[in-house]
Amino acid sequence: MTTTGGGPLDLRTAAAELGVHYQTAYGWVRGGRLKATLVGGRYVVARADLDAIMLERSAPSDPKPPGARRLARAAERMHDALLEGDEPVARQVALGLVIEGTSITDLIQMVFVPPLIRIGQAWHEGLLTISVEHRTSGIVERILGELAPRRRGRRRGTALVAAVSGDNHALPTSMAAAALRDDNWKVEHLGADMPPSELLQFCAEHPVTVAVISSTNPDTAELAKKTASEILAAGTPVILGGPGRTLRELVDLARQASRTSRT
Ligand code: B12
Repeated sequence: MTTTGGGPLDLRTAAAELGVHYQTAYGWVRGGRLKATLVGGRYVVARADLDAIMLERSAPSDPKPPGARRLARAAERMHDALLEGDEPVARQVALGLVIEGTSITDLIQMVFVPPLIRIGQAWHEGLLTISVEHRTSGIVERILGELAPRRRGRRRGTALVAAVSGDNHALPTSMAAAALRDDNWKVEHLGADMPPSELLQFCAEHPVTVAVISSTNPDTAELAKKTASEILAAGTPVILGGPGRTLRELVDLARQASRTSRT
């Protein structure tokens, strides 16, 4: 949409053309949304700037991202697709939601996690084979790798993400990495089964703002805890996560930890 040519307008006329109250237009000028220059003590708006804001206002506003009920239905479809090893459908469900505005954190937490828990439970009860469970992990891992974070401005810092030796659950580390990247962190994703000494060395040699340890295997929970204490004692803030802890919690804790970090 364009206005019909002409020179600059005073703010009152510009407000009238925009169909808003003078005070609203004044607020936009003060807030930087509408460009205006002070001429002889009065605000003047260039035609091009008026056109720009008219165009912005006529553009359709972003539709709301899918709500909790849609995500729950998507989780059902995801469960079935994962169970059948139908990778194209799983990908379509996930990427479709992202295009519609679902955040990566919500996608993982509400669409991937519930099916994984169900599949893990069914495997535990002997209702599913290891092959199905491994195939599922592979599909989820590949799709997580395709999720592009929305980079915005300056990074919050660097987060190291790993699980300790003996914990082969790489997926929760990938989930944590994806959620943190989406929250504008640089992520050093070292994955599962990392020797504690290597983690300590990495933190000593790199500017790590926060170390994130995902702990999923109950047999290595103590080692994860001990490693976290050692990393903290050596001067790097650390957060330890495990089953049932959410990615939103992780993102909040990482932000808090960055406030106490040296880097
Ligand atoms: C896939 C899987 C595997 C795969 C992993 C493949 C991979 N690439 O990751 C493989 C085959 C390797 C595997 C192996 C085993 N597994 Co397994 N596995 C699973 C399964 C199905 C999904 C794991 C997962 O991704 N969980 C992540 C999500 C779904 O759940 P979550 O735990 O709530 O995780 C959240 C937090 O961790 C958070 N998060 C991540 N990082 C951080 C950091 C912070 C700070 C915060 C706040 C949050 C946070 O992110 C996640 C999402 O929100 C689970 C089922 C389940 N309930 O999890 C079983 C499960 C974890 N496995 C289990 C078991 C027993 C094993 C084995 C011991 C089996 C065996 N006998 O060999 C081995 C152990 C191997 C080893 N040495 O580690 C059990 C654990 C039981 C228990 N807790 O007592 C489970 C629960 C299955 C079950 N129902 O019995 N497993």
